[in-house]
Amino acid sequence: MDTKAIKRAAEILRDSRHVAVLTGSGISAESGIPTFRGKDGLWKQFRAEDLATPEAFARDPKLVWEWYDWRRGIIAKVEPNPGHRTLAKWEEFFHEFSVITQNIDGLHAKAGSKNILELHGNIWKVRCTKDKNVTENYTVPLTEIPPACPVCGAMLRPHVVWFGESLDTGILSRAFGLSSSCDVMLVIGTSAFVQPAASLPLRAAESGAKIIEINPDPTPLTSYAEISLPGKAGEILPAIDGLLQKE
Ligand code: BV8
Repeated sequence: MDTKAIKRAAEILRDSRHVAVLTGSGISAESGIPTFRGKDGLWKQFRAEDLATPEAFARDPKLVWEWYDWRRGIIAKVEPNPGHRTLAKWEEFFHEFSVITQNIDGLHAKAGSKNILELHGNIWKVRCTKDKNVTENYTVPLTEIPPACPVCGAMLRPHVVWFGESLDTGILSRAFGLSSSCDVMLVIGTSAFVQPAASLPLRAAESGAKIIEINPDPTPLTSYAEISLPGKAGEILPAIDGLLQKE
């Protein structure tokens, strides 16, 4: 770990009042959830367009639900890691602290974070395809695939945002609002490939915020970062916290 850069990151954070964080699947990797494009990336096994699009669901809802049931099975067995837990702790440490996540795994909330914007939905929520009613469902494995709406019997779908679908406008405008007003944006565990999420750090940078990136690999955002910390979130975040708590 680059201790000098970590020290610098702690200094920048200590002088900040409003911190916003953008996370991707990389922050959940150390919990045992495969990332999308990592070596065990989800997409290598399944083509995104085959499973995470409204067209795929219309074509073969059973196949899409079998994939989400498989992912729910993995997520149900894992726990948040020190990366998630440090961010939850910092909600009390900073004047204003918000987590904006692309992850649908619910691990930030499980770690105790309260101030979360789930850009792409949540795998533990289902939505009725007829009356659009959203409910929580933690049944693993699902007893019926595809599952039916307990109210009207119509088919349920995962309450997630698929490719080609727009994000919730309220959530998206709040995310851009936080990006425009934060002093620092931590960008953790994302390949910064999927839009509009990948534009949030650009909005933050153009609004004068300092970008601190945590990722073992460089990304399209690395050149915008004040500090780029090449490493694992579950190791680097506690190290920064150690310095912050010291003073
Ligand atoms: C939309 C939910 C209006 C479902 C997901 C502009 C240009 C080009 C294309 C577009 C564009 N605007 C819109 C598009 C189309 C599309 C898009 O961006 N396509 C991409 C492929 C180019 N966007 C959309 O369709 C969005 N909707 O824009 O609506 C519209 C519609 C059509 C056309 C125009 C406008 C909806 C996007 C949301 C899709 N749903 N998920 C599900 O999960 O099943 S996206 C899904 O993939 C995730 O949520 C996440 O967003 C993304 C995966 O990215 P990451 O999380 O970053 O994961 P990845 O594996 O890629 O990277 C992991 C990183 O972690 C790596 O860098 C690795 O090095 C690092 N890492 C690994 N271990 C660690 C680590 N880091 C730290 N610590 C570690 N230990």
